Amino acid sequence: MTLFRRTLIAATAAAALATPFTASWAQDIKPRIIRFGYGLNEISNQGRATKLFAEEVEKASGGKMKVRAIGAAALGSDLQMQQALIGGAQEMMVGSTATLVGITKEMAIWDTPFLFDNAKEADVVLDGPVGQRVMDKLQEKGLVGLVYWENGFRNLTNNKRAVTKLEDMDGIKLRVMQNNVFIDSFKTLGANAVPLPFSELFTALETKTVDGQENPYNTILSSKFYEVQKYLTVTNHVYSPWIVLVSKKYWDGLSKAEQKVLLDAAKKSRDFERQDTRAEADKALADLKAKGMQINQLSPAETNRMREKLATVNAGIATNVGEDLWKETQAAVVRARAG
Ligand code: TK8
Repeated sequence: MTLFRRTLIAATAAAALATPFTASWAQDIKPRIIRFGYGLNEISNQGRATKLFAEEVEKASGGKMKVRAIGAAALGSDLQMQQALIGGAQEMMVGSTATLVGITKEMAIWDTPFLFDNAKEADVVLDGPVGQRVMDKLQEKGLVGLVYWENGFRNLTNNKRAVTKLEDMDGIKLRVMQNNVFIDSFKTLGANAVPLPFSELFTALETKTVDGQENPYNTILSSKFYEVQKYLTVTNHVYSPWIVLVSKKYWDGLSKAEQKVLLDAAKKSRDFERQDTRAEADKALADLKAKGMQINQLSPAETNRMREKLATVNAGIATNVGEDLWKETQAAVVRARAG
């Protein structure tokens, strides 16, 4: 063998190892268009992470799989998109776990008020066995969960009055997600809880159909709620995850290689999204203040009163999700807190 030939063979072998697309891998990936719906604006943490997901899918599939990202609930509210995924009319979406409880009751575990003290605990529990167990429950209902993203700790805004103590919640007409735990929680605190899809929220605030709402800082900013809301109270009453979903009908028709492309890209988008969300949240209060909102901190004593009142909804959650899951989650939180 000539030196030239030997060098050529070595170079070809090295190139084959370096490229992710071996012949069989490439054949396993077909041209595909994936409609990926979400509820927030394109310029939001949700929009940015969806864009990154789309880029990663395109890269890893050698340009064959294309994600068509459609934001601002243009494909429908969370509930409508979930049904489209189950029926196979839409391929993917991201939305709140809280809007899934009508399909998979176990999702209500994440609605437990004050379940997590910080984002690190949330990451450990959501990415661990409990998070996976709850996610796997979706499969029998026609959905495949890939990863949890951070929606974030929720805070209260309204137009009626500065809420600095429990009694200030009295009679506030508060939009909540379409979810029984949220309805019960805010009724327990004295508010008049009105369940509405997120896609109708801005208009409901603008037309004063409701007085207030609760969402993480990032959403209050990206959805411009500061334009129609005066008061913000830092309550951090619950941590909300988002979940990236695939239609099971669609998923089952994909090759293993295609499924891997989606799962790997979803994990990358999760890591990006959490960092991006946290960085934005860190400076969001100052931004919202600059936009004219009046910010109130609850005193530790008032936070405790709220926490104690809300503890009464826990028994109902435990019954609904099952005592086993409830206990397993509590134990996972204790471990996350210690570690
Ligand atoms: C976006 C919603 C939103 C949620 C809500 O579709 O409804 O308040 O926090 O993020 O899922």
